Amino acid sequence: MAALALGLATAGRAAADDGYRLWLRYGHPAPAGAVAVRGASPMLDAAAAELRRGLPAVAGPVLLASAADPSIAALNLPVSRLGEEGYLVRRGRVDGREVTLVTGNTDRGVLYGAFALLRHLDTGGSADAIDLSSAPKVKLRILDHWDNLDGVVERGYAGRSLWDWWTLPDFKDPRYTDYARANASLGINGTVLNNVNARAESLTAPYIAKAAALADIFRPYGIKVYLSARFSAPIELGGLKTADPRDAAVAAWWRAKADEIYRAIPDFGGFLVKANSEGQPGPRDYNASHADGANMLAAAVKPHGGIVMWRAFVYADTDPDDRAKQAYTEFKPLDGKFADNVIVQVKNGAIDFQPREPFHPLFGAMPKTPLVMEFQVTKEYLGFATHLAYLGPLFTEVLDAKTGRGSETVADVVDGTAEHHRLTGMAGVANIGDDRDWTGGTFNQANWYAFGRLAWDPDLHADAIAREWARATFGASPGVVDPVVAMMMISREAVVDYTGPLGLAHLMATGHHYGPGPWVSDLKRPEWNPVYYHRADRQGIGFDRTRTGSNAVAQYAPAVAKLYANPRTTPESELLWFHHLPWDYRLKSGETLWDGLVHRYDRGVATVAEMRATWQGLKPFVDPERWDKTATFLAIQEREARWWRDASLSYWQSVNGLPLPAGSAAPAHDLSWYKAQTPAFAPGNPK
Ligand code: GCW
Repeated sequence: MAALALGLATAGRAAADDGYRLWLRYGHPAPAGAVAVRGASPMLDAAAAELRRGLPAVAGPVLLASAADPSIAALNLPVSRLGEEGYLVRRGRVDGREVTLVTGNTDRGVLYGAFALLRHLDTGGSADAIDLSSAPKVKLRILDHWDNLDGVVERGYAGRSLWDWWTLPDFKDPRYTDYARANASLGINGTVLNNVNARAESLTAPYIAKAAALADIFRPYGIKVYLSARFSAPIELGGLKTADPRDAAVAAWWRAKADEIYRAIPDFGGFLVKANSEGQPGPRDYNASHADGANMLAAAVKPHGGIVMWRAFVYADTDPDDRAKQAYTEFKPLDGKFADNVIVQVKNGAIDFQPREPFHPLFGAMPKTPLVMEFQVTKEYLGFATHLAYLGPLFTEVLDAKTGRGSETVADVVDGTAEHHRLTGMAGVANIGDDRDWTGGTFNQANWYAFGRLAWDPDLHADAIAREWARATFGASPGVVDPVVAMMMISREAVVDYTGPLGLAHLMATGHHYGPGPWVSDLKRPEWNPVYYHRADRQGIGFDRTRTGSNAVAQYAPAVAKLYANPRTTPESELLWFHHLPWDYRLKSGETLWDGLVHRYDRGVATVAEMRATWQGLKPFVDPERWDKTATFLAIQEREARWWRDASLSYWQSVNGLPLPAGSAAPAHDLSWYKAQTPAFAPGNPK
């Protein structure tokens, strides 16, 4: 009787789940003998081990084998299109035996094929008609960890660093292997271990040994290790007087350092560099160019096959020009000047990972230079780990944007279709920490997942990825999957609505990037103040980036520049990014700009309430642990969406003196109350 009651209880509510398994929530291990492997290598072993963990019995016997194996070669399969990383998974007869064959031109292809097979079966694919084949469109699919050596992650999202630098290289936490499995399941093939705000110590012998231990763990999963390099390391570690990239001793120091790293990590990927940005040292300190700096480092890693990812995220307080223009101004003239193992890493938008930004004008403007797309998977400006915001639509909106050069899209630039560069890449600033569920909340896992899937194929659709993830994460019942996908697909726009609708951006409070502060005007660098970005006054609001203003629109190709030059042809979602408009400007709906703005704030709050209600309805289907945490987080999000809305509206009203449209509730407090909210240690406060 007790057993029966227990059984019913379990059936009534999904079994306990702490989120640790991510989307790899296999039901049962494969039956004994179900998985056979031809050949031996750590990567094939990893592939077989994964299938043994979770292959459903319906899949029948599976054979993992390289396409070069004589029995496989004899089948004349279409493997040439798979390249070095693609896979083919197919039912067929091999040596007289009916099997599900997982193959590729390399062991890595086989590894990705094993994960593809699991994904196929786990997300409702039929076991009878298995015929899967895919090759990644982007070559470097990389996570950037903004993790400091003291265990703190830049601005504190998703817990503390996953890397326990102190106990490395001796203690190899099993989590490191699970991290590698999760990444390999998506095809992520590189990881930058340390923060771009780098410390020179990460390049010392003890830290190289620690990085080498991680590289050893990740290697069977096809993941290369990279390090962020501090440009002034030759001074700090080498005792040199300069870090000038044109100085022979500096170049020699970096060559010796690269040699040392490659002795410990033979397949080391290379360096990521943030130079002359937000206080970081760089070649501009010596009147050398970013290309001089990048090429000097590139020469050091070149003999070993390494690369340099050089970030274009630069802006200076000494430059009075619109911050949105500065990266283009600095980098566009350098097109064609970078060594062939340098790749320039460009954030998706021209300012800084805002909930919405138009695509960065450098995409399409540097045809001679391979550009890595840098997305932020962690939600620095979208409520960190607490708020639910599925970033698939943000990523695809940027990738699908037309650059204005014929029918070219940003994705075409990133995946190399446009210029056929040898190197192509997509980088995601990781949201992974030491939380049990890795990302500080179940839905944040979806952003890691979506980044990985899009890095493999930038043409995938955000809703299809959401569906795949939801099935793998919560199970196959349409009663769960459909509502979860619906919530996810409206979630990012909700954050845009309650934090900065109609193209507003960078409105957060001082010291943290979590709550509202559109009134802030007292920071020493002009472009750190929200008032710099919204420019609201009694007459109107928005940043004029047309010819009458900063003319940032001219950085886009003419076809796009023309659209953005005119408020009528600018998408309303980006309106105030490009235009300063009167409060009574008429939106396409016929309402005034002010009324439309207020309605969007209202809509943002209402959408969060709707997401909450949907989640309430899912209680019977989701395990208590994951359900409760998400329910609580949604309650926090609704409260904070109101905070954003009310604080913002009371400030805008203090500027324009306009009444709220009928039906919109007055803010709960007056402006001074919102200004007084300075939560200590709010996420995003580095101090
Ligand atoms: O968005 C800003 C962040 C900084 C970050 C910087 C960057 C790593 O607030 O914390 O520093 O971008 O991307 O370099």
